[in-house]
Amino acid sequence: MNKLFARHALLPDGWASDVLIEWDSTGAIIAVASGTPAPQQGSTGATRVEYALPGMINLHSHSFQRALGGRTEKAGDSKDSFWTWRDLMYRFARNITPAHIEAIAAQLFSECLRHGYTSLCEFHYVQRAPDGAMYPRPAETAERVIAAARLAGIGITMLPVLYSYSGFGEMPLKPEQARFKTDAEDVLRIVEALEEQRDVQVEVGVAPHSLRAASVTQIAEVLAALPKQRPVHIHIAEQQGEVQQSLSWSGRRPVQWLLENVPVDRRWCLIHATHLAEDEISGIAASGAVAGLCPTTEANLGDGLFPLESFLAQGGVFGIGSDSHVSQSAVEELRWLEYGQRLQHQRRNIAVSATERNVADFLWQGALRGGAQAAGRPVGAIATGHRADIVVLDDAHPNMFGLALDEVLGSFVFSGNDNLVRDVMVGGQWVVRNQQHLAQQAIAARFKQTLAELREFR
Ligand code: NGQ
Ligand code: ZN
Repeated sequence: MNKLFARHALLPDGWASDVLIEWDSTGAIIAVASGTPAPQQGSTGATRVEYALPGMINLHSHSFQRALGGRTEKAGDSKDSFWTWRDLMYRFARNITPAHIEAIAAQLFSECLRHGYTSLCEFHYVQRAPDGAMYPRPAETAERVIAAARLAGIGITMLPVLYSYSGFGEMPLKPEQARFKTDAEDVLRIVEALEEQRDVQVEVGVAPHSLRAASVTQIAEVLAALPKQRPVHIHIAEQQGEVQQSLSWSGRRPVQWLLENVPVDRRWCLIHATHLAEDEISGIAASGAVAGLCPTTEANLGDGLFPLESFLAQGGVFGIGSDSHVSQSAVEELRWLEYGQRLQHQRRNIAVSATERNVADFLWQGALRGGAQAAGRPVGAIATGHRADIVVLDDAHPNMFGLALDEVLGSFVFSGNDNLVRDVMVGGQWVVRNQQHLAQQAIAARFKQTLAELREFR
């Protein structure tokens, strides 16, 4: 029975009522009709729900960092910063095994699903063994993360990372970065090894880590060999320190330099892009690239605030990611995105457009669009040809009582802290029912075992 009947469904043009959604055996939507008569409950017809939304795309993840959450929140001797956090993260990455990587990712993915994400882009850079050697299978750790995604049931875009240098101007890697080391050839070898993994649930792109860690020559080499539709992600301008390093190296700011030296277009996703001059804001918007915003991690690491209002005014495309996974909630990312702007501008209701005045609707629809583009998969819409990736809200919750349709997402995104995601379907298969992930117990047990093992290394 590949059918769902929603009393109200969020379609690309907005809310529609009495919507019958059908999908095929591969999990692709084949029909969406609104204004259809409700099927009899319990008959051969469709499952009936009240509110259905397209599942969200988490466009930026380093899944192993999920195991570090909450453990870097004590002040050290020095002035704590992004860079001191990074040292702790490197230390944590030193001993993690492929089995740990898989167990942590499975836990994270089950949590992401329970909070409304149905797709995720993994920016994957722990690719070598602790001693710096390539694993016998070059895509060993990437395959583990994909296995976790398949087990949990989340769609994934795997982005093997290009990571050759420790700073602008091709500075040699530090010993603590030995597990991350890849050159263009390594990355292409990993991409090739992952070819057999590609299917309706799995896509493969690439990610030059940053302009600190990858050269333009290398980026060009990878792009030349990669099929044209595959997504390309890069970290950029997250910290003022990076902007300063870039200026002293080339006289150009990171985004300025990227736009001048690399053919940035719709296939690109610029992660963070926090610190931008006016011409960089318009340059990204004009390129069609997605700004990959990760508000909870950016807050946690003390990055700064993305110039959202100006970027949106110029037609910029954005999506959200949870990056270090201090949060696994799409609602929390979107709430922080809007609240950061309100605090900065001392005004309300910033993330809107001329035609969409409803903040939560604008945020959810906008992040779907940018997230789908960054994932390079047909997701992010309840529409024919897209994946049947659907989130059902808990209509029995008090926050959902007596709402007009244009208040539903406002209540979901901005009111309270209960998780209003009740059921989640990915590719037409239920993976979360009544707020429980189907494999939650087994996945959590393995995660706890992993934490116990990792604690012994400290
Ligand atoms: C990362 N994370 O690769 O995990 C980075 C830190 C770096 C964020 N930028 C390392 N949030 O940028 O060098
Ligand atoms: Zn990142």
